[in-house]
Amino acid sequence: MSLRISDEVDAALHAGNAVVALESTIIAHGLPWPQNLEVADELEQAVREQGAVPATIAILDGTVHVGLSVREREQIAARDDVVKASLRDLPMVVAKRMNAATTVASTAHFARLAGISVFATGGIGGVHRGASENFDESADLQALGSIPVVVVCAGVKSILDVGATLERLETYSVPVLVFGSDRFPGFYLRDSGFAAPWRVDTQQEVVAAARAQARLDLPQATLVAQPLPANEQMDPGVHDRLLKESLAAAAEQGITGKDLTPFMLEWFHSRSDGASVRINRRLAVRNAELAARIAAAM
Ligand code: PSU
Ligand code: MN
Repeated sequence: MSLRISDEVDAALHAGNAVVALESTIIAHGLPWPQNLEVADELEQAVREQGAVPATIAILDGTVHVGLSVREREQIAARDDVVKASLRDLPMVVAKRMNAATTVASTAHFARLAGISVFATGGIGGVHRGASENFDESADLQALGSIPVVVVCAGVKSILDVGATLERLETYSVPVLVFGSDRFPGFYLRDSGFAAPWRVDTQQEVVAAARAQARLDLPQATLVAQPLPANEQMDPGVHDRLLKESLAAAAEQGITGKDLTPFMLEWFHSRSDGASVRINRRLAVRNAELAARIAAAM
């Protein structure tokens, strides 16, 4: 497989310096233009400030790029022909020389191929509501069950079935470590309503768990979920109203499959008076910082 690894990322990997992979679906499909480009830049900056090298991953003209230039980040943020590529989309995207943003599943795959062991995102995909009938479960889950990288996230959004997602993570034997809390975070909200499977309070604990996992010859990712501080989360009342409205609208408009997450995100972004974009941005930056500290501790 030919990956185009940027000179900076390649040099850092060869020198054994800390590198953090960043996904691109959050940029192309998770946030509105032009804030998405600002966030893409901010995430890289956050990684650098902690002494690590950022490697944003995306596909341009069918070539997988690990580490994007400023111009390449801009393409992913601004163009309207950037498709969302999870693992099963990769063969066609590459064969047809398309532009694509990578999900958690495909970013983890390429991070692994490039030799990057830590990766930061906003929220992972999970089990959708109604999955017992519509079978809609993100490929992120199975990918986490089979790709050994440390993934730092803010939990999963309440637009998903959080309980079922945690059950699936258990089925796939993915260690779920919550950073600094006994409660599993719900992205916009500090507490998803579910207990943390495991709690850690330092990056050293994360590194020790990831090392033990490798020594035990277990192939899964290590999922680190970091909640927002209480004073930075979304107002729970606003959150619950938007959630109800967006679920009803998606059902009414027949939005399903890979379009559902972007639809729900857009609903929150355009109706929360800026709060959802601000909070999404903040948690993604915090995750990039924590990922960089974990990479440095490794
Ligand atoms: N959750 C978010 N924001 C996102 C995503 C998930 O809060 O942008 C993106 C991630 O890239 C994730 C993908 O990997 O959506 C999952 O999509 P699907 O459910 O179609 O697998
Ligand atoms: Mn899906």
